[in-house]
Amino acid sequence: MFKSGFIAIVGLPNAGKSTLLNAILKEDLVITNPKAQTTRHRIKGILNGENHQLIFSDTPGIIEESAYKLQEAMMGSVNESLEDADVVLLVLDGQYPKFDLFVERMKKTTCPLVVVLNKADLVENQDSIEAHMESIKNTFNTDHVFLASAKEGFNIETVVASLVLLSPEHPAFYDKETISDESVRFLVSEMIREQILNLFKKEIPYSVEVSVTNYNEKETIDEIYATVFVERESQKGILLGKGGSAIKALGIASRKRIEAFVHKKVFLSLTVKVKKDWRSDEQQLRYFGYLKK
Ligand SMILES: Nc1nc2c(ncn2[C@@H]2O[C@H](COP(=O)(O)OP(=O)(O)OP(=O)(O)O)[C@@H](O)[C@H]2O)c(=O)[nH]1
Ligand SMILES: [Mg+2]
Repeated sequence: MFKSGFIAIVGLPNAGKSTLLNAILKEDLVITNPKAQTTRHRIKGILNGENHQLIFSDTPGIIEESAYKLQEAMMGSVNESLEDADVVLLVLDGQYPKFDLFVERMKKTTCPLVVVLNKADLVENQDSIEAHMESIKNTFNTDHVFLASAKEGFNIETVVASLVLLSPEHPAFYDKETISDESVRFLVSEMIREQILNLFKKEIPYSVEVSVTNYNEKETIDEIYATVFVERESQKGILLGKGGSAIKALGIASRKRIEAFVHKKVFLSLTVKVKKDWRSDEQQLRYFGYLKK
């Protein structure tokens, strides 16, 4: 019997949804960061087993009030993933396992629910976590509640086994070699954004969008040209840094990250451009793929 299911990974920002997806896939496919709202798109990652194929959608962390059109679009992608799902994988931070926000939301879906209390390695009070798990089981009427650590790889296989169990019987939807249906260009642009999250402070990571404009795959090297868009002239100055020092550091860190992913030498050229207030501009959001055409 072959099982194949669409799994929507949802939860609050910073719960560890993307880290959990990477742990499940055993590959650094999606970007992760201590800053909230790292994930902006619905991103598919595919786990292939002998008798199953699970198609995960990593989603942006749920926020109650959107300050920008970008955030509205991000929440749209969460809803879309929930609509398509066979199983919902709700990820909570085990240190603060609040779930009130999800009670109403989950009532709208009829599909089975698996809940992960992540960051088990940081949870100190075992008694209180067990009480929380009991109350989650009762509230959502599910037996599938697990304590896990995406970072340390603890209990990941148990979570996967539950997801397989709850998935429908169906042949594979994708080629069994496939790990994602995202383009390499998109994944590379995310890796550059990840380095921006690592290297820059305050509003900079939230104000940037990265777009790969050219990707030339050569025999021994991949040549990549990418543009980093910012909202204002002042942000461009920060990204470039004194004498171009900041963009140089960003280029080096990004190149290393991409090389580790494509297992090849990479030449990377970065350009910075201003696209005024792009986060509030519907046309720009469409252009960057946040809204459907
Ligand atoms: N200690 C510990 N840290 C974790 C664990 N899982 C994730 N983290 C950390 O938590 C932070 C947030 O992880 P992400 O995977 O980016 O969280 P997310 O839920 O995808 O966040 P958004 O995309 O912003 O919604 C990162 O710094 C991770 O390294 C875990 O099991 N233990
Ligand atoms: Mg994420």
